[in-house]
Amino acid sequence: MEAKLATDLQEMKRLKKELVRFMMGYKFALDELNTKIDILKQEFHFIHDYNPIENVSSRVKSPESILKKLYKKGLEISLPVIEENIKDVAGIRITCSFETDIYKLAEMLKKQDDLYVLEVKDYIKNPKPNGYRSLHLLLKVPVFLSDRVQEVCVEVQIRTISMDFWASLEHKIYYKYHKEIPSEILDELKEAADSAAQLDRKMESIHREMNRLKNQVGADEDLHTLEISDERFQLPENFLLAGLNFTHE
Ligand code: 0O2
Repeated sequence: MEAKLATDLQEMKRLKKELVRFMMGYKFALDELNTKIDILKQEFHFIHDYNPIENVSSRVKSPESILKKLYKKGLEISLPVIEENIKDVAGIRITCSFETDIYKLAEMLKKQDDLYVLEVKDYIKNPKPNGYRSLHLLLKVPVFLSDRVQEVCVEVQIRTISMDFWASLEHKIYYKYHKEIPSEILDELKEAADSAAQLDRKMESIHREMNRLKNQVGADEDLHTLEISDERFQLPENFLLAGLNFTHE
């Protein structure tokens, strides 16, 4: 009896270690993708002079949520089954300022040589019947380990602030309200989603108009300061003058 208990304990320890290793792959994929997104964000800011990304958050799904999803889908509990069927074990959520930024960012990610796009779900062009809007990309990310390269699936959800506001609230309502949601609440949620979409369009058109005005006036730029990420450097006059000579040669 004691021997059996000891073997069971050993086996459970082994399984736990295996699970940690499995989850680490997802965590590393998120680390890689977060770095890529941060680089794209900084470069975009430099080129277009505004920040397209308002917020980035990422998470590895908890074992409890993974288990719930397995039960919901009627699947057995094993690591290969999870890998094959639960595509959002690793998830990144990016909130952008404007709808067009969502597509620009998605294109930038799609163009990265080492990322492979498995699936795109465009709930912005085709919102869900309840009003849910977001762009979902399912990406395969290579994780470079000491002895091998592991291909890991990551779900990227890209949305505007108003899409995110709506989705968070709707998620909370479903989470808190265990019974069926009354139809008038569902109608109001759909109405709110339509208003959010309208607000997105309005804010984007204001932004475009502001850009047009800014370009007409021309920005007063301090030529003697360089900014790279959050670091500021002084740019000596001679550097600029040398540059002028160089370009005129
Ligand atoms: P959580 O807690 O956010 O992780 P799947 O269920 O993933 O196997 P599905 O439904 O085809 O398959 O995937 P889809 O449509 O890409 O949606 C996956 C995720 O998008 C959800 O994950 C939500 O995060 C979000 N989502 C999709 N539809 C809705 C919606 O109507 N309302 C809200 N608030 N979020 C939505 P999870 O695992 O369901 O939830």
